[in-house]
Amino acid sequence: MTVIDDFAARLDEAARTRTPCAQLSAERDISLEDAYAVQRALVELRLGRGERDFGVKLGFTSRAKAVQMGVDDVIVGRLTSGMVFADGDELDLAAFVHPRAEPEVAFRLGRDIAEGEIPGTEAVEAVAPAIEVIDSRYRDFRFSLADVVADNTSAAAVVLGPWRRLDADLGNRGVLLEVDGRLAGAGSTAAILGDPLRALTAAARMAHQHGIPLPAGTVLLAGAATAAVALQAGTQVCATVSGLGRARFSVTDQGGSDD
Ligand code: OOG
Ligand code: MG
Repeated sequence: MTVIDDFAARLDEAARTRTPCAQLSAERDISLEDAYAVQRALVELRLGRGERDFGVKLGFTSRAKAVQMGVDDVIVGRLTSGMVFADGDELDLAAFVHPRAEPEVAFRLGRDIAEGEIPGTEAVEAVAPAIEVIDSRYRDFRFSLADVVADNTSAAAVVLGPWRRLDADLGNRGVLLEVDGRLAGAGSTAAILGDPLRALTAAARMAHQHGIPLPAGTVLLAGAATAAVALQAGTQVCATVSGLGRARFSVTDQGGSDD
């Protein structure tokens, strides 16, 4: 087994057993390129178990997130079908290590993006408010840039609100994250690379750089506009993007975890 496959297997095991692992960077220096190779191998394990590619996500596109995690380069990760939940679904705390929620804007591509192409907004078929659930597989939710890239950018689940056509400016929309109706975070879509549509060009550039295909139907998460909040059993989480509507889910604890 190569080091890449070994690291991917460890992260996969950590996710499957909900047991956090040590940072890979504590064991050996890994380049960003190797970290993306681990991410690819990790996603292949999911696809090998019958999941399908669903989309891509960007990380650290806002200052709020970069400051929260102490990491400030934009990164790209993959979303697979097993991570996707519908609006209003229940998420079981016991399925994760130490999950956190963050409000996002999701885009759906209406056509394939060719390699090397930098798409414009006409490539976007629809837009939706979304909540991303991130769940680092590392102990204490701490990592280096290479660690978090290898861990598929902490991707764990995504709840999508209603889709609508992209027919208005998204550059400065209020973003709210509420838990049980109480404000847990507030920001603006302007925090996402200045305008969340820039996520489209950034994602195209990074996806091509790291060999991630962008076929029609791909869902892209542009990155959180606020810091993420830890999930608590028995609560309702709601994200609202002004003019786009909201996405929500409730948190259960069927596994009786004491996390
Ligand atoms: C990494 C994922 C960051 C975002 O929206 O900025 C991210 C993490 O914070 O664990 O998804
Ligand atoms: Mg995110």
